[in-house]
Amino acid sequence: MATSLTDKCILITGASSGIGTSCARFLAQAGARLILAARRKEKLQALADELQTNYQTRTLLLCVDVQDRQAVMTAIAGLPAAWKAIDVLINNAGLSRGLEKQYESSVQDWEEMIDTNIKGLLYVTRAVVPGMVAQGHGHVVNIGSIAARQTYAGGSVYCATKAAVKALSEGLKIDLLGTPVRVTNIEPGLVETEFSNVRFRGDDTKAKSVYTGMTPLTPDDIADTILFAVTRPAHVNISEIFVMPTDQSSVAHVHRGSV
Ligand code: NDP
Ligand code: 8X3
Repeated sequence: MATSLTDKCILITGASSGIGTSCARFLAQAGARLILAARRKEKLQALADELQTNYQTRTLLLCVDVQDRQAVMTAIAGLPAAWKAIDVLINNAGLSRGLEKQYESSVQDWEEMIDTNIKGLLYVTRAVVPGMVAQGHGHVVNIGSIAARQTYAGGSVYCATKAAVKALSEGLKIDLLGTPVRVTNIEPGLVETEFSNVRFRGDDTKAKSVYTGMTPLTPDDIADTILFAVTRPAHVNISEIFVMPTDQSSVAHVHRGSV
């Protein structure tokens, strides 16, 4: 039987934009209660208001930087009783910075990517998964990337962080074997979000050029995929989903000319 999301408690990190925001909309429509986490509180509040209006969704906002281990642990430990039993965790918060050569790029950029995409994901997982094991159910969805499978010029540190997400997803599933807790790694190709604006630090022209002449995935495409993974019957673990735009066949092969 498909897993119902009605009244399920779902924590989404990086809910203030892109894939995280779309996930919130899809999962709210499916009847879930949502813990929305990110640093930009006003974005989370606007999303919570929208979900309340459209779906009467109950939400709880966590304004937290996942790089800050103490803040993550305190925020999760301090959840009100009604929100402590988390059914699904979507580890989505993440970013890339720059496209410079590995031997020339900024050490600070490396640290931000590693601290967010690897350590931040680990902190949230460490804070949430023991509760899932104790309660006898749960599902962790990590947002990896095509970048875990294929390294591209200037992307080596970002790619390394997503390769780490792949290893952490596989390792978590191994460590959870014998429990009913499920683990899924979603690996998208190009999705048009704020991702490239963040990579190029607000340079909209450069960010737009990433998607010029092609049809990228939308954040809704990924949310739809995640909705599929988390609604499978309890005995089905979707381990990984690699989802690409039709206009992309590898990190280096993008068909431009369709639009
Ligand atoms: P966006 O930039 O649109 O969203 C990123 C989200 O992550 C924001 O909500 C941001 O919130 C949050 N975030 C970033 N840093 C932190 C932090 N330190 N603490 C808490 N939250 C943080 O990009 P996407 O939606 O595209 O990215 C979502 C995930 O998808 C990322 O892990 C990305 O690597 C992955 N991905 C993206 C692809 C793409 O082509 N777009 C393809 C494959 C994977 P705030 O700034 O408010 O804190
Ligand atoms: C984001 C997609 O190809 O820019 O993970 O790395 S890509």
